Amino acid sequence: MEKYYESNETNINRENMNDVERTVKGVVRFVRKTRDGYSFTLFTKSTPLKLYSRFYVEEGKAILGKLRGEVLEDLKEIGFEELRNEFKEHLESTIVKPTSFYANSLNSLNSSQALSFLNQIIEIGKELMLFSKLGFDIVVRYNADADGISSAIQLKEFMKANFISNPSPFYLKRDALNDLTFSLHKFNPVLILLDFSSNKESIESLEIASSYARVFIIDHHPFDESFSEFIEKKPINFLNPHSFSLGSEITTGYICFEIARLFGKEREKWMRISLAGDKSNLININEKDKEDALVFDYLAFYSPNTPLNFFKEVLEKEDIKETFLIQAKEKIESFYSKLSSLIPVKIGDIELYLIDLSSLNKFDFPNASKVVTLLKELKSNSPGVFIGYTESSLIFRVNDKAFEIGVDANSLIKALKEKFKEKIISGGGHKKASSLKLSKDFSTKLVIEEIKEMLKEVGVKEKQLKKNEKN
Ligand SMILES: [Mn+2]
Repeated sequence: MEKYYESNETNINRENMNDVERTVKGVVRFVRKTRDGYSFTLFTKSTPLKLYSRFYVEEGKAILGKLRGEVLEDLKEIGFEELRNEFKEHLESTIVKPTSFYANSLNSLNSSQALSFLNQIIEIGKELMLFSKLGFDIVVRYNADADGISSAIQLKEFMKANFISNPSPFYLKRDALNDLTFSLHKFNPVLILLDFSSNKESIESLEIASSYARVFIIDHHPFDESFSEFIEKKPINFLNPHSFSLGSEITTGYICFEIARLFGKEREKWMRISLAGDKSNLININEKDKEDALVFDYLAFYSPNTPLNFFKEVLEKEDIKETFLIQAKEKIESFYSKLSSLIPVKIGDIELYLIDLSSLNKFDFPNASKVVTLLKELKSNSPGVFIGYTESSLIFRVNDKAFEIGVDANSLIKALKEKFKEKIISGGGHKKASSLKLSKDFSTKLVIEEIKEMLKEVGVKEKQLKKNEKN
């Protein structure tokens, strides 16, 4: 009885001793002068600690010291590289590297390309986690739609960063300059761009960013040759399924899910919303996922700068969510009768639907691209191409049946760019969804006539193929 008591006592003492004399290592951040010393955050390999020191500690330095309560004593500077390697080793030892994708449809591809993509996701995921643990200054810009938002939410689960919404598909010069002024004097700036910026229009801004920060692009939009040439020359970490001949159905939110999975932080919910938002069938999604994605899109449309936490909260507050959902659905349904009554132009086996969107109120939900997606969903019994246009822009949607017989929205855009050159200001997108902006002195009517010609050729090729099959 007595012995038991004694040994127990000793144990308590030893624990206390460990507490007062623990040696800690880490990176010093957020140093502030206090009355009798300094307060700061020490980024250690496990978790950041809020500490105090009687002596000056320098921002960004790697140090070692003895911890007494919340006070760090006997400070010594250590090599940053040495510490970084130690953090890296620790990280390696704590993660379980997946050997296959979470989505089975990707594993059944059974290609070395898919596996290389998974390995790149793992490498980039580890690097981001390392930077976060070392206290680097991270800015995350995410596209303001269901995919971009759910991507950002997933990174926020394991990463300290400044999250900014980016309503444009391009990394605009204005935003690049803002990021530069914000980050220039920060500690090891890192910039992560989610679900946008894989395009020519973003090149100059990416040049600016890569001159002062470590830049990561996590995206799934197809890009052209001039963009991949640019990326190869720049020290930009580029994570995009199209680099591996994989498709846009691997959404940015899915990639972020695979990254979060490395650290045991995965939540299927966010990945599902990303798939629902971008109409991807990578895994089976349900009605609730679609509703959640619609609520995100609706909120982001009216208020792109809504904080990420609020997006998360709205889904838990049934009454608020229901209100947004009913409004979004009503607004969408108000287009049903107009869209249903549209008569297509028949081009061979293809039905071409044209809708004039110049009178659409651009301050109201849904936006032009959602209207054209809706049209596609309503009219998908035969191979269909759907075009919404204004005086200076066109939005394309291609349904699965038309895609199967060789209509590719992205190739269409490429061909149009080649034909009309400087008359086209910008354009691009996915194989089944893309858009085009024209210069003011040009007309969408001419572009539509050209598209009809191109679709005729698809029809001819298709007939040729069928004939060959029969023979
Ligand atoms: Mn997306």
